[in-house]
Amino acid sequence: MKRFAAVDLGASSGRVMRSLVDADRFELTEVHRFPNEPVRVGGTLHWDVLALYREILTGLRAAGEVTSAGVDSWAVDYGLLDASGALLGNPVHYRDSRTDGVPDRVEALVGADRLYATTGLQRQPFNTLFQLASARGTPQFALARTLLLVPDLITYWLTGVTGAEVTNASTTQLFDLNRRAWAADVMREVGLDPALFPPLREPGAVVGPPLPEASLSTVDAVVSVGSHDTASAVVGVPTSTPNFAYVSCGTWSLVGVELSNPVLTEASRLANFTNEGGVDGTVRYLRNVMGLWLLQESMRVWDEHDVSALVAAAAREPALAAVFDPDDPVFLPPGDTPARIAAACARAGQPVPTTPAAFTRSIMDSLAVAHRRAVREAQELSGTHVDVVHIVGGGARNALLCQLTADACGLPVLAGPVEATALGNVLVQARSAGAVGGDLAAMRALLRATHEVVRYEPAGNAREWALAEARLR
Ligand code: LFR
Repeated sequence: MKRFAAVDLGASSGRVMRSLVDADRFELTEVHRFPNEPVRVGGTLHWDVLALYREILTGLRAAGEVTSAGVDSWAVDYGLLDASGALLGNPVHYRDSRTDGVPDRVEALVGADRLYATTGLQRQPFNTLFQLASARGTPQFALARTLLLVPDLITYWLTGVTGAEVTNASTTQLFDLNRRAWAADVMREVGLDPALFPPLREPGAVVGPPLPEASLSTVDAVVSVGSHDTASAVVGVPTSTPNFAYVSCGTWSLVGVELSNPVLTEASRLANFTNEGGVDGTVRYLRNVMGLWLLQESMRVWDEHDVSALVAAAAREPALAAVFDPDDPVFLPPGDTPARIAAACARAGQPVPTTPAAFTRSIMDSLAVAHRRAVREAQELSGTHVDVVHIVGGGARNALLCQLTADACGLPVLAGPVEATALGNVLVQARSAGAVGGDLAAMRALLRATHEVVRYEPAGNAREWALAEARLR
């Protein structure tokens, strides 16, 4: 029986989990949870990364003796180090507006089709490439010698070792997925020095022991995991068949399939599907659906805190009264989301929700429609076939959304585990330490044997959902 610690940073909270693993046992306990509150200063939205680091240290101390610890977080965001290794300013939040208009400028230079052919990445204003294009020319950037993505920055502070874990590197739009190497030619074309980007490392690689200054005598080593949270979440999908789609459902809904090769067609680019690197050389072929962010932001505006009561009230509202396209970029920045939803419904000639319950219903219905559309397109664009949809992450707790997704997709939904990301993080560490063996299928078999899922059968009204999907266009 070996013990591991998983550090999992989410957009609104972080947690440190302790796990016990052997060939037929796999337990996970939360030992520390802390808020992640972005800070707006000087007109820019930042991550408070030192506060996060302090909480991580507290959590790792609370985890006790572990063979290793691994860190994952959201993607794309980074810190810059100067020549002495000091952090140059707080990392900027991917929802900051500094990249407004930047994708057009960069694509005029490099060509959207060429970018997609090399990197396979979706077009999102927050891609690291676009963030860097906007940062270039600032005094801070002039001093930068090393770029570290957020989990790599935490790992660097813990160990003193710099590196770039590949699953997260694949979200930068500066990574060549076919060669699983940095795309140095793209970097040069946009005026970025390839020397800024540290050597790549695969999930499972031992990074090193914690530095004395971290005072973590109970942690033997820090191990590289699928440091993009979505990559760890996909490892944590307890599928028994290769014919599955996943929805990693939290702040975002990441909806897609697992492939062995990227899909780089023009149709795929225009559909804005992304090819991100997965653990063991897999490709996460998926779409970013706006996710429960819509509800989180609405609740913030309403000053409402009881999500269960709100979703229960939404379940009593009429179905499919007002659907809107959740993937409209208007919903990306923080702000008055209910007002934006009302405007979207009005524009589409649909009834405008008036109560929090009706808005919540509209969000759930619209997310289910977007899940349906993404599952359908993922299959069409990749030439795969899906028999079941797995929902993992916090959204697996939302019975209404799980049922609506089953109905909308016309497929059974298997919901859980809620902590798929931390479980996927631990599985990669456990394999590296020899506590579990085998490939992704073997790791998922252990997950199935030790974690419950809830099954939702489709209601058989797929036609109504097809019509609802047509209303998004
Ligand atoms: C989910 C996630 C998504 C990524 C978004 C921004 O937490 O990592 O996969 O597109 O956050 O980093």
